[in-house]
Amino acid sequence: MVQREEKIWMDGKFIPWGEANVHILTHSLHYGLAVFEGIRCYLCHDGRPAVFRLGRHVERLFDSAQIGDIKIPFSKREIQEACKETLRMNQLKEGYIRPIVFISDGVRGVYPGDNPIRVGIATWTWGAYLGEEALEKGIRVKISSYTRHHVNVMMTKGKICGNYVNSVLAKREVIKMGYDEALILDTEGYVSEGSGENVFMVKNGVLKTTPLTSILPGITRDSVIHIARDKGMNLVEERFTRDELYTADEAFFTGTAAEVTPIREIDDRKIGDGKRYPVTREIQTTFFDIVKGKNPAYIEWLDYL
Ligand code: PPE
Repeated sequence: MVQREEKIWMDGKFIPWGEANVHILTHSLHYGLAVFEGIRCYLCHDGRPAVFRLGRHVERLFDSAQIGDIKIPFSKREIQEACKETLRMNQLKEGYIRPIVFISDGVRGVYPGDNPIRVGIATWTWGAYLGEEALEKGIRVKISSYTRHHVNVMMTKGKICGNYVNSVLAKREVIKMGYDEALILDTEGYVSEGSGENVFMVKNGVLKTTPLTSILPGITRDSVIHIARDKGMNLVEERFTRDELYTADEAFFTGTAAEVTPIREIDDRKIGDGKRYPVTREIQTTFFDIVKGKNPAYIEWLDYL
């Protein structure tokens, strides 16, 4: 998947893929405090590549850093430009951008002192996150036995590397059992998010998604909320339980990697008839039209290369 001839942007300059290494005593590697983003660039219908909501993603990177008390040694503008430059450098017209900010080596132990903050940006080609069929047919989801973070244990609004240990455990657990993705409940037992996605349900024409209280403020989630409201759909941000989800007419995941993925089954229960997702489909189609530059009303979400 990753091509070795690719270049990586590292601390302000391009270096070959094979040289983008870090020292074994990198603080973030030991203790998990680092922040990252996941951004997609799409090849638009007119042949021009465009990055989807780049400004918002870079803002969230800085928010995550603020939450983690990490000072990024570049401006937002510089990071935005670097993301685009990395795509150009690797001649990618469509793909995924992964900026990461981490605490380098220096003093040992939990306290990071003044260890240098380093920034890397990689790009790669990434197809459908949950498999080619997922976007069409929907996926089988299992509620994880792991609980999502308590808001005063991990900082849930930051895209912080260490937070993802919970995601990896949850995802591995359900994949081993033969499911496609994990859905994780919060410390009070309400639905929170997937291992790498936000979640929506549809019941009697009303769309419902979890409030932002204890989840990652997903940019795809925000885009879907805009799309649904612009279509005049009724949408609420409200907590819900797993049994409410079992009886939904439709459910879907949103994420940069996962895009808009229908959920066909949860805990072996078919959602709706398990086949048709009229509301999900309408939102998914509109979403793909927007990211591919086909919808002039949302053109300000696109940053052409
Ligand atoms: N919740 C979590 C926990 C999460 O990781 C993501 C993105 C989202 C919600 C959706 O956020 P947004 O991408 O802004 O709509 N997960 C990223 C990482 C996936 C990975 O495997 O790595 C992503 O989709 O890029």
